[in-house]
Amino acid sequence: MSKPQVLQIGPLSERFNRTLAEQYKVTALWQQADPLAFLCERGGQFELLVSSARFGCSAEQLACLPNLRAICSFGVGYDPYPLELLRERGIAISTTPDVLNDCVADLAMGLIIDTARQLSAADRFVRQGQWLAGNYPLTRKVSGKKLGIVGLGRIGQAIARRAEGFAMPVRYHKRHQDPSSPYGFEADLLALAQWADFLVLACPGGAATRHLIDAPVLAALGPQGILVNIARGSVVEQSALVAALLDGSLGGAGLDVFADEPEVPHALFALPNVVLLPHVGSGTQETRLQMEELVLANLQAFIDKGELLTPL
Ligand code: 8YV
Repeated sequence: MSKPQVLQIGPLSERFNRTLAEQYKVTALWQQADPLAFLCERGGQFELLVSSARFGCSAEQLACLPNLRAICSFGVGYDPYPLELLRERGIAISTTPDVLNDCVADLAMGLIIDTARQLSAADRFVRQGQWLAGNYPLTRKVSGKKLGIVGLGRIGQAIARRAEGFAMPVRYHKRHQDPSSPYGFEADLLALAQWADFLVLACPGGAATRHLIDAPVLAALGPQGILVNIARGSVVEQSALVAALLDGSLGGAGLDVFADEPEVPHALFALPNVVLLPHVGSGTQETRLQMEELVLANLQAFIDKGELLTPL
C-alpha cells in the first residue's frame, strides 16, 4: 500500500521530520524554491497537512489547498491559523493540548521566582566577580503573594495549582467565569492588575487578546507588581511594557514570549528585574517528545478513522 501524502509547512525536530518521512510521503514546503508558487501549482494533491503553532497556515496558503481535509499542528497555540476559514471549509485541526501543561506551568512559576528574587541577575553578579565587592541587593518575597492569572484554561489551572504550594491567593480573569473553578473570578482586568502582586498571562494569542495588557493595566499592576508572560507576545503592548519597566512604573517582568520573536527589545537587557527567555515554555525533552507523538497520533487517527484525537 502506498504511503499517504502529507504536506509539512515548516521543520520540526530532526527526529520528528525523520519519523514523519518514514511513515508518510512528505512534501517539505519550506524546502521548495518558491513555496507559494509550488502550492499554487501542486496544492490540489494534499489532503493532510502538518504544521505548528509557530508556522501555522495562512489564508493565502489555504487558497492553494482546495482539497485539504485536516491540519495536525504541533503546540497548543492556534493564533497563526485562520480558524473561521477552516470552519467554513470544514477543515479539521488538532493541536497538542495537555501534554505541555506541566512544563509551561513550571516555567511560569520559575519566571515568577526568578523575576522576584532576581536569580538570573544574581547569577550574573557572581559570575562577574561582583560578590567580592559586596552583597547582592535585597529582592522581593514570593510565597504568600497575590497571583492574578489571565486565562484560566488548562495551563492557567496548572499554574494556579502550583501557586497553592506557595500559599498564594489566586484570582483570575477570562471572558467567562468558570463556575467549577475554586478561584475568585475578576471580570475587570484593571481591578485584577490592581489587586495582584504577580500577573501571569496564560490566555491564547490572536485578535481577541491583542494588546489586552496595555499601559493602564501595567500602571494598575504598579511599581511593586511583576508581569509574567508565557502566552503570546501579542497579548502585551510591548512598547508600553518597555516604557513601564524603564521608568520603574512596573516592578519587573518575566517574559518567555515577545511581539516579534526572536527579536527582543535591547532596552531590557540591562535590567536586573527583567528575565528574558527564548520561548522555551514547552521546551523539555520529555514534553516535546509527547507533543510530537500526539501530532503523529492525530494524523494517523484521521487517516484511519477520519477523526482527530485532539481536535481544537
Ligand atoms: C511551541 C507554543 O513550542 O504550544 C505552543 O503554542 O508556543 C510552544 O509550545 C511552539 O510554538 C511550537 O511551534
